[in-house]
Order: sequence, then structure tokens, then C-alpha cells
Amino acid sequence: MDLAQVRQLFESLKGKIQTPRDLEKLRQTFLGKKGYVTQLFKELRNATPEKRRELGKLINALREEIDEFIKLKGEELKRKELEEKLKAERLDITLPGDTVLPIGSKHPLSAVIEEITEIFKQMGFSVETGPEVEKEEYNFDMLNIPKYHPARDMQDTFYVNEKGYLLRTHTSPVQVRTLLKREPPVQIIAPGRVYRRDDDPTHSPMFFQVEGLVVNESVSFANMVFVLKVFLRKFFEKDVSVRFRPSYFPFTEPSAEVDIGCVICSGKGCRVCKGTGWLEVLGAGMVHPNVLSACGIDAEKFRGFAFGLGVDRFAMLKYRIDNIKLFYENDIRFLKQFVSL
Ligand code: 2NL
Repeated sequence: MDLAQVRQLFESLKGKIQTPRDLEKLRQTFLGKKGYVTQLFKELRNATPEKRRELGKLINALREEIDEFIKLKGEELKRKELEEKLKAERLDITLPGDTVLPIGSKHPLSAVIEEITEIFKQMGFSVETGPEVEKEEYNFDMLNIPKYHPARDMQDTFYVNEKGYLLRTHTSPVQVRTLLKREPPVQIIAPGRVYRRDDDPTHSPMFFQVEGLVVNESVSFANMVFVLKVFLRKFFEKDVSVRFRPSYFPFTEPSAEVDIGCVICSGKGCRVCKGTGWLEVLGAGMVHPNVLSACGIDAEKFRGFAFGLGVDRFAMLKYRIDNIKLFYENDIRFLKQFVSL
């Protein structure tokens, strides 16, 4: 083949190059050891010096042209290949992730304790806490519950040792400690865990209580009625009816049990209020003079009222939960229903 034919062949093949392999084949066909251009150079040896110079220039030009084409086409093919690869592997990093981090929620009992605490704070109460392992003295003796008094059995106490230490059966010892270290006027609430040897569908051996205590000169039963009514109506977010029934606690005299009109059936009678239309929610009374004296307070000069409530009962009524055990099983399916609290 002569130069013109080689050039013509190259021109006809140029447009058919699709892949790097095609390109390499093209290179071998023209510039390889037995390629057409290489062949043309070899044939030059037989030409005259003038012809050799003249023809050599032309062959060289063709070789450079093919070289340049291979270089540019190679780059183009590489770019195309990369583009296709990127298209195939494309990730849209602007899409939202598919793993939503689970967000924890407040335990319903914590939410209710906070709510109760907030209401009493607004009424001028401050919050006191104390140890859960208590002295028998603070838990019973100073609250007018003498040794061998049936109340100590009624509350089925967990004794820690024989040296007079126990798990507190109510948060009253917190109030005793406060009275021992502080002069009246005192206006406090004591929220916290308490322990009793009870374990059945409606009783847990550990539960939460909030107790309250007000000690001042001329504090009356009427003051107590008012404070508890305000509290109950704020907590249940409606104008609930409230009634006080006579009762007995060793640490208060007189004592009362406080009922509200059933928040489930509005007093018509249902399963929760056992058809009575009333729910018992609080125990309360005027602090017994023996308790004030035991705490070093002049019972002639000062009076007080006190009350106690079970947090679980309040939470059950507020969120319509019928089984106290749900609060202590920590089943995620139960807990995650309280996300907004
Ligand atoms: C109930 C009854 C009550 C008290 C707790 C108390 C504390 C001191 C002095 C006098 Cl330091 N009283 N606490 C008074 C009356 C009732 O709780 O049924 N709780 C669930």
C-alpha cells in the first residue's frame, strides 16, 4: 500500500472507534511493528535520497496525525468511561437518611411528679428530699407510731438490719428531718420512692409518693381544704368535686381521706370507681401535737397540716392506665407512648 492508500484507510477507520480496545487495534494496524506506517518507513530505504526526504516528511506527518488522533481519542474515551461509571454509581447525598435515631421519652411517673411539684411550687411550697434508707425513729417513732403499733405491721416494713434501719415506708421522715433543722414557717413537699412489703396486681413493693407539710401559727383545716382543692383542680384540669371523709392516721388529728368525683365516668359510676362515683386520691390531716413536740416545735404556738398521695394512682387516673405494673416493667412499647410529656 502506498501513502495515499494508507491515509485513506486511516480516514475510513477513524470514525468507527468506540472503545479503548478499538483504539489499540488501530494503533497496531498503523504504528505497530508490522503496521502500515512502519511498513512505509521501511520501504523508504529503497528510495533515492531526494525521494526519501520528500516522502519521509509526508509519512512523518501522517504518523504524527495518527499519534495525535490516538491521544485525543484516548482521552475522550476515558472521559466517557468515567462519566458512565459515575452515572451508574450515583448517590444522592441530599436524600434524607433512612435511620431515624430513636428519641427517648420521660417516664410517665417522672412527668407526673414534675407536674405535681410544679403546682405546689406555684403555691409557695419548696421541695425537700431525703435518704431512702431511714432510721426507724424518723420513719415511725417521731410520727407518733410507737413500737408494736399495728401501723408498723400494716405497712409491712423492709428492715435493713437490727440496728433500727429500714427502707422508708413513706416520705414523712423527710418532713421530720426538715422540722428538726428549720424553724417554722415551713411549707414543703417531699416527693420520692417508698417501700412496702406488698406485691400483687395493684401493689408494687416500691412506689412513689408525694407528701406535703405546712407548719405555721394559726394554720387551719380550712386552709388545707383550700390548698388541696386548688391542687386537685389544677392537676386534673377541670372543676372536679372534692369531698373529705373522716379517717385515722397516727400522725394527724383530725384525719381525713380525700375523694374526687370520678374523672373517668364524671360520677355516674364505673369500674374504676367501683360504681361509687368517687375516687380516693389523698390522705390528709392536722399534724398531731405529739409529732410537732417530737420535732422540737412548740405545739401550743404552732399548728400544721399534712397530706400524702400515691403518684402511681395519679398517673393511672390522668393517663387512664389500669395496671400499676406497667410503670415498673419498662416495656418500650408502653414508654414510647409518652413522648410528648
Ligand atoms: C396517705 C396518707 C398522709 C401525712 C401523710 C404527715 C407527715 C408528717 C406529719 C404528719 Cl411529718 N403527717 N404525713 C399525713 C396524712 C396523710 O398520707 O394515704 N398517703 C398515701
